[in-house]
Amino acid sequence: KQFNVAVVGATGAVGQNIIKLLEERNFPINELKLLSSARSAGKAVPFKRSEITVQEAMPQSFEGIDIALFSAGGEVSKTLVPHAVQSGAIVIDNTNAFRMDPDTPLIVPEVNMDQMNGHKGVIANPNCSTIQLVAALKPLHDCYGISKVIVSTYQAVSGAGVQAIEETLRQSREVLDGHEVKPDILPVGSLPKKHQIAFNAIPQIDKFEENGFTLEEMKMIRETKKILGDDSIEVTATCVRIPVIYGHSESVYVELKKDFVMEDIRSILTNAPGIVLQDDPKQQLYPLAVNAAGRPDVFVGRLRKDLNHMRALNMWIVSDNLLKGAAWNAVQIAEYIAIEQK
Ligand code: 11C
Repeated sequence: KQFNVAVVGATGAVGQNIIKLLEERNFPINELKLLSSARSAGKAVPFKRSEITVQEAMPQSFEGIDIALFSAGGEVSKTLVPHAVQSGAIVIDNTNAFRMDPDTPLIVPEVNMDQMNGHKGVIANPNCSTIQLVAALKPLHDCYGISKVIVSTYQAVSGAGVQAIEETLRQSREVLDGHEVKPDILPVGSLPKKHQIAFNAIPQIDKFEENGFTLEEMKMIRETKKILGDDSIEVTATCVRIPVIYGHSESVYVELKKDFVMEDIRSILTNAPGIVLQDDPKQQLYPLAVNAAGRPDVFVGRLRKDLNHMRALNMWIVSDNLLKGAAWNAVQIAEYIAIEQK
C-alpha cells in the first residue's frame, strides 16, 4: 500500500528532518503534502528529485490523508489535529499537546510499542530529552526495576528551533569580536527576559511551573513515568541549555530495585535496541554531542557503579535531539503504522 502523507511544520527544524527521513527510508508514499503557517507557505521543498510547494495548513488540508506528522507547535496541534483525525488520518504528534492525555499513547518504538494498540487516531512523540532517557532506562527497568532517576541535561539550542541556532552563532561571533551581545530568543521566545547563550549555560528550558520546575523538567518527569508505565518511579530533572547546536547530553543517576554487577549492565545495554554503548575510559571513549549529531542512535557511556548506593549507577546519555529525539522517532512510528496497514 502507498500512503498519502502530510507533514505539518514542513519548514521547521524537525519537519525538514522528517521529510529527509521519509525520502531516505523510501517510505511508501503516494502523495506527500507539505503544510506550514501562512508565513512559510509558498516555499518549495526538494523531495525525491522534484519539488513540493508548501501550503498553508487549514482544517480542510487533511482530506484523503492517511498519516499526518505534526511538528508545528502545541497550539497548531491543538487546533488542527482534531480535524486531521476527523478526516480519517492517523496523527503522529511531535508536540506537548496530547502527550499526557490518557487516550493518547506516548511512544518510543524500542520501549513501549505495545501501548500503540487501541489508539484513537493520535500517537504522541515524546519530548526529545525524554526519548533518549527512556531508551536507555527501559532495558534496565525490565531486568532490575528502577526506583529512582536523577537527571541533569545539557541541551542543544536546536531544541528551541532554527532561530535559536542562528542566535547562538550570532552571539558567539559578537563575543569573539568584542561586540555587545543582544539576546533575542533564549531562554524562552515568548517571555520578555532574555539571556546570553554564547559561552554560557542557562538553567531554564521553557516556562516555570508553580512548583519551581520548568515545563521541560516536568515533561521529563511525567513522560518517563507514562512511557515506562510505572508511576512509582521517582524522577527528578534539572534541564540546562548550553551552546551546542545538535545533540542533547544527560547525566543520569539510576537506583535499581535489585543488586547488579556492572558487566551485566554493559551487556544489557549493548544488546538493547537503538542503543550504542561507547564506554572505554582508557581510550577516553564516551558519547559526545558532536559525534551523535546526524545519527539515529542513543549513545550511552561513562557507566559506573555509584559509590554511596549499592544498587545505583551513573551514566551519560547523548542523542541527536532532532533525529531520535523527534523526526526519527516519529518516522519509526509511521513505518510501524505502514507495516500494520499493509
Ligand atoms: C528543547 N525539548 O530542547 C525541547 C524541544 O515538547 O517537543 C522540544 C519540545 C517538545 O527545547
